[in-house]
Amino acid sequence: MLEQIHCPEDIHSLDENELNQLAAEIRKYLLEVVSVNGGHLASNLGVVELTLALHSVFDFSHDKLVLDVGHQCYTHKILTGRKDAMTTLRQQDGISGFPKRSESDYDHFNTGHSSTSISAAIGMAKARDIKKENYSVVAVIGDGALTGGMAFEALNHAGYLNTPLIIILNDNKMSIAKNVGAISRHLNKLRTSSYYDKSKAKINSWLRKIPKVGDHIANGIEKLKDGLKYLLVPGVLFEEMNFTYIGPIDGHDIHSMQEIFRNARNLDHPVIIHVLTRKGKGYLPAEKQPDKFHGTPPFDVLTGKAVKEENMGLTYTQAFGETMLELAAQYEDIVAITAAMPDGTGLSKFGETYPDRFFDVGIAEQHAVTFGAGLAANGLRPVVAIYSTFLQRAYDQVWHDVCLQDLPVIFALDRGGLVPGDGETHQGIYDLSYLRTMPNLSILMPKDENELRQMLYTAYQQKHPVAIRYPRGYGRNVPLEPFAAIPWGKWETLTRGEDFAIFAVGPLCETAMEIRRILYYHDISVSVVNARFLKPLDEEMLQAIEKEPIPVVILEENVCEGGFAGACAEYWTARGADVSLLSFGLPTIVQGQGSVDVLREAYGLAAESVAEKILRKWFPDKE
Ligand SMILES: Cc1ncc(C[n+]2csc(CCOP(=O)(O)OP(=O)(O)O)c2C)c(N)n1
Repeated sequence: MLEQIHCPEDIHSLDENELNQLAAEIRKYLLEVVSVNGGHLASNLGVVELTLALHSVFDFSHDKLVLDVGHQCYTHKILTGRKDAMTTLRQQDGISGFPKRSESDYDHFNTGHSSTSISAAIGMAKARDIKKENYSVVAVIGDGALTGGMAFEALNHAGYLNTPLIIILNDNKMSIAKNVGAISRHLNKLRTSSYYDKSKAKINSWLRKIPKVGDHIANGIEKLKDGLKYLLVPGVLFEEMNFTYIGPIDGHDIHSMQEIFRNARNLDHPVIIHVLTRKGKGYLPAEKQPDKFHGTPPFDVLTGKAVKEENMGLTYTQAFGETMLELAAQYEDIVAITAAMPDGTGLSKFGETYPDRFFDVGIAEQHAVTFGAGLAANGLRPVVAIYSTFLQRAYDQVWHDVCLQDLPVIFALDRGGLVPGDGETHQGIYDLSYLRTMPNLSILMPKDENELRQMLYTAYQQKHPVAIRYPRGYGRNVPLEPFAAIPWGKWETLTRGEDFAIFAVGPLCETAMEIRRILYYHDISVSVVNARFLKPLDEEMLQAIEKEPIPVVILEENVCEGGFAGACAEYWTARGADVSLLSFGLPTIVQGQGSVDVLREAYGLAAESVAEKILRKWFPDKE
């Protein structure tokens, strides 16, 4: 059946059985693709029926669809002309794992970061109203994404605007890990309410039957009614915000969803449809471990086991997690905060070992930072572990709540630098620029996993905010050594040479060593410097270069604007120094989603191409 599906209209004539058959075939195809390319398997397996029901009722060549985070878009892509292209999913020049307006007219809004869908959908609905157009706007948001503050800001606004808008709450009880928080608990109550299948209308009419009595009792009765309403009417939280709440309904029952969507389409005000789905549905390993299969590397479909990699030692994330455990054992004031990524940040074990000193705040990076500031203001030493790309959400909180007050919060920025697979929305290539402007904040990046460990230890000794950014993936397979503080603000000279120097940031130290090897054969000798403090700069080293003077190459996985090279150039310019500088960084958007090596190659950060440019600029006679 899947073979005959090329566009959404192809499913319009299918009956319920056929749609269910198609759902099974789509699941099989999803498994085929994701087991080879990696990707967001469990979320996608959970929304196959929901997506079929949506496309069979709405016409998204006209109606608008916003998928929150967007990682659950695979069935949508299959139905909207990208079925064959799915084999290129998450590859360098292949299709994206997220909705992309540039990819299809059916992708109405780019997503990747969480909790934006309702805001964007209200914007679309309001544009429709102002332009006197006529279409439905649908936002699909998960229960995890609903923990993000932006989602509530948007609900607040949508309830006030009161324009037609359909919000589908895709509730699978999971964020990446188990969902957390009071709202999640509220959803859970709705889900497990004994009134699950009772219609709200029935309950309301029952409430209305409570007879009117004398005035003095009436007030009491009214209060009682309100109390009962809260107890009995599912979704009263949303109703109070001016939404019609429908649900909870079975998100794997296509027919029921179709009926409800058809009705919702005709409402003249905002509606929330609470749909219950099973994350990982239809593939047992993913049903059993939906967190592990939220985002998965390539795996063996039969066993569910990741395709074996040779032993590469620890990832940076693992080294961070292990070090946190040791530091916490040593220092009782250390606490750890994650924004819905206990596993991704390597803090799961910390959470199990120190449940009272560990906080998963949900997808709420802004809150995570200010919550950390509060903890720090009252004597604790919070480590706020957030991916580089997601800390962007909390720019003002980092500035206003932590740095201006000079509070000793440690930011552990995982996935700093180029990130494979997820594309431009997930690149950790802006943090040096957005953090460099922060008062009192130091910024560090290690060359390997042991240096990360020592940086954490060193940061703890500071009484000021410190951000440590480190890359995704494996370190250099070096042993984790006993704690020893790194001399504050001092770079590390890895090799000495005479002709020029390379200042390399983080994993690009290895690239620098490779460049050194290449140029050795051209009779050029190079100093390689591990520029591990991005702020403060090692002024002694900068002044030594200025005195010699020798040319300098700077390698960083950050956008060129406002990055580390800019910081060095500003320093020398302010001193009137004349240092010849060749810098290699990234443009403001990194297109494509290949492996880090492929991206480095594509963006001129691979050793060979850097060496070539150096030869051409400074040593043409030695080319
Ligand atoms: C601002 C931001 N923080 C963190 C993430 C990482 N992230 C991606 S999906 C996800 C969980 C989403 O859960 P939910 O919305 O319930 O969707 P599900 O995968 O369960 O369908 C998280 C934390 C993100 N994309 N954006």
